[in-house]
Amino acid sequence: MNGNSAVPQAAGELVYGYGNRVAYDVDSSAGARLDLRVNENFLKIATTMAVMSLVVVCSILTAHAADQKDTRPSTSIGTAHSPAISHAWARATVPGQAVGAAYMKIYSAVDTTLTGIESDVSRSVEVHSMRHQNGVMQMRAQKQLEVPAGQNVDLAPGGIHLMLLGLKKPLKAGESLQLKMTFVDGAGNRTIVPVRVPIRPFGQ
Ligand SMILES: [Cu+2]
Repeated sequence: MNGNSAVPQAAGELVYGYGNRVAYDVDSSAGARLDLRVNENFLKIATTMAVMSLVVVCSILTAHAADQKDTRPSTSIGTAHSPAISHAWARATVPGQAVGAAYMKIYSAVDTTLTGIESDVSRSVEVHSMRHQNGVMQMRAQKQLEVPAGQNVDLAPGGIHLMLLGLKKPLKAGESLQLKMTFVDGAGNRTIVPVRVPIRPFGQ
């Protein structure tokens, strides 16, 4: 993949698995929107590894929804009022894969908003939401993520997730990556929460 490109763009059509056809359109400069149109009973060979990996991640997001329970600890450090991150994990990737995904629970005692994320393994990190509409799985970047007081916000496969874009190296199972998550509360207080994210084996 071209790791130097400031504005990754891609569009086209590819196929994965047994007959799933996917049309994709990625344009980070135009609001970072990603649409996946899945069409059954259509068989071809995937185009490039990078695009393939994107689909692998996205198909996992839908195929493995709610099958994950992580008992391993993740680390969050912050002030007394900072949001708490738990159950953080990311999925291992294969060499050449350009994107990864990370999941977690976010809890805050006060209303707050996740406004920015950085990682040590990718060029950028986005909050993505997913929805199924007329047989079309759409994955869309959102600028920020509201975290209402007193409830857990779940980032999980098939739902809201953090997308690691422009991986600098493969995510290896057993290792971990680091996130810096920036939250801003209603009073404008900014808290940066460092999070250690364990990497799980691919396929789990
Ligand atoms: Cu995504």
